[in-house]
Amino acid sequence: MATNFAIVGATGNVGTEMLEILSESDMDIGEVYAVASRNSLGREVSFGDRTLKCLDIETFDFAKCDIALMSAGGTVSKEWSPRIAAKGAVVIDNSSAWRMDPDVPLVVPEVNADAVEGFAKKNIIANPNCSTIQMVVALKPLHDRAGVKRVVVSTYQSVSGAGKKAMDELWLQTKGIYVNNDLPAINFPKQIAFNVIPQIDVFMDDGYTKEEWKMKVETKKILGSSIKVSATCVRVPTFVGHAEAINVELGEELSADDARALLRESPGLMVIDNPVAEDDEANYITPVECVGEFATFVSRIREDSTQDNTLDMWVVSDNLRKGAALNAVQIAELLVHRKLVSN
Ligand code: 11C
Repeated sequence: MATNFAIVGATGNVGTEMLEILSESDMDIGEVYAVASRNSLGREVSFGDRTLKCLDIETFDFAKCDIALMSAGGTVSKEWSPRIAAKGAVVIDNSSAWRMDPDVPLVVPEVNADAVEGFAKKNIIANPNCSTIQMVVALKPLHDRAGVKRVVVSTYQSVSGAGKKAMDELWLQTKGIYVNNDLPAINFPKQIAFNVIPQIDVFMDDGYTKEEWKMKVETKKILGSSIKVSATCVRVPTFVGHAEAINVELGEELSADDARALLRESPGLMVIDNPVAEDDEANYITPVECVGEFATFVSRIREDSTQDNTLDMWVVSDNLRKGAALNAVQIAELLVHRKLVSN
């Protein structure tokens, strides 16, 4: 039987990607409702070759849908996810509002698909933070083979993670610098054009930022609480695609060659790692090359010569796709294929 969807936050960076990816899904899709705040009323969004008019979240009857894909931010989600769930729809939420709730599964289908079964207590499933998703997809096969003990990660995160206005800020600030029209930082704590900023989200009491804390606690919830994570999250002046330099200490020896072969065979991953490539061959991947792609890419796999059983790698993914919209649609596919939603 066909599944009916609501996309809540349909006009945002992630909402539009959700619509595009959903339109390409092989699920039997019935109705698709684009839902947004009253400010977006009357706006239109594309779903495949159809155009959908945005409906008002305040008046839309969520009983009409089986699954609500939410990307409307934490405040809206806190208020609306329980209300939508109470109408019978399963909410797949992209915000951080529910991730650490013990009654809400935090799911990356390639990593912990079975966790999805625990959604019924609240009818809500959480999508992890984009920087967590791509990291755990790459860590999972290493963890299963050799046991991940500790991860030290530095991120290089694009401005699209902070929303459309942040993308405009990078664009306008960059142009402004060429014509001596310096524009102030609004969406970022410092100038982002021609700069890098070692702060994403607010600072916590221990000196880490909230983004860094999320990478730690979400990884533990998804892969196991014994894994230690220390993150430094950095905003860089790229538009789409997050990159991560990951140093991973394993419980057992695993050579770089074996890790490369293992990751090559693992779901959701594409290994591009050929340091001696000729000019026309790909030797490693960069963020602009992953835009619009579904995979998480791994490059620069090498043994850390300073410590036993430790590997370094470079992991890149489209933060709006695998880091958000694609992961949410994959969770919906899990629910449908396992017949966990009914209509
Ligand atoms: C960023 N990772 O790049 C953030 C955006 O908890 O879902 C996503 C924040 C979140 O700014």
